[in-house]
Amino acid sequence: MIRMYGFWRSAASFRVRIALNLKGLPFQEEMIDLDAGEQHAPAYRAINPQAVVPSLFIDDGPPLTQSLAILEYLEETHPAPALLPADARGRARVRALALIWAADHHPLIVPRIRRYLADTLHQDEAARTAWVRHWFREGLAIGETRLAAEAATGRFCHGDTPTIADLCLMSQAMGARGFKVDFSDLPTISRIVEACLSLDAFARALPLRQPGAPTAH
Ligand SMILES: N[C@@H](CCC(=O)N[C@@H](CS)C(=O)NCC(=O)O)C(=O)O
Repeated sequence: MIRMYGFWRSAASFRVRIALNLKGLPFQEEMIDLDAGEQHAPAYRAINPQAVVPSLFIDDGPPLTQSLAILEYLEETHPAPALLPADARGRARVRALALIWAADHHPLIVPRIRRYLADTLHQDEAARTAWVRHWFREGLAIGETRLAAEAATGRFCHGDTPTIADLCLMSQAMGARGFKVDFSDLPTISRIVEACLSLDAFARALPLRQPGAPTAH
C-alpha cells in the first residue's frame, strides 16, 4: 500500500492525492500537522529534511518528495490515464501552466513564509492575509489570461481530459477559496474548476474532505 505523509490543507499534498485517485492507486495518508509544527519534528525531518509535505512511500526505496517530481514519477510508472499530453509541445504547455501555480505562486503562501512575515518582519494578521490573498489572486488571474487566449484550452486546462496543470490549478483555486479570494470574475478558471470538481477523483481529494479539516465530512 502506498503511504503518504501530507496535511489536509496542503496544496502540494492535494495535487498528489488527485493524481493517485485518477490513476486508481489506493493509498493511506498520515497527517503531519503543519499548524502544530510537526514538520519540524526530528522523526519527520529524517524522512523529509526540507520539513515539508508531501513525502510518498511507494515501494521499498526512500520516500519521494516534491509534488511535481512525484506527479512525473506516477506518470512514468502508471501512464494510464495520461496526465501529460502525447506531444512534446503539449507537454511543455502543461508543465508551464503547472509551474505558474506550483513553482511561482504556491511557495509564496506556505506556512514558513507566513511565519517569517509574522516573526521576523512583524507583519500583523491583516497584512499577512492581504499578502496571501494577493498572491493567490495574481496566480489565478495570470492563469485566466493564458487559458482564455490559448487554443489548446478545452474543458480542462489542456484539451478535454485533466492534466497535471489542472491538479496545480485546483490546488491553488481551493486554497484561494479557503482564504476567501473571489475569482468568480475569472470565467475560464471558474469553468475549469467546476469541471474538475465534477470528477470524483478531484472531489475525494479536496482539502476539506480530509481528516483534521475543520469541516471534514
Ligand atoms: N514545492 C514543494 C512544496 C512543499 C511545501 O512547501 N509544502 C507545504 C505544504 S503545501 C509545507 O509542508 N509547508 C511547511 C512549512 O512551510 O513549514 C512541493 O510541491 O512538494
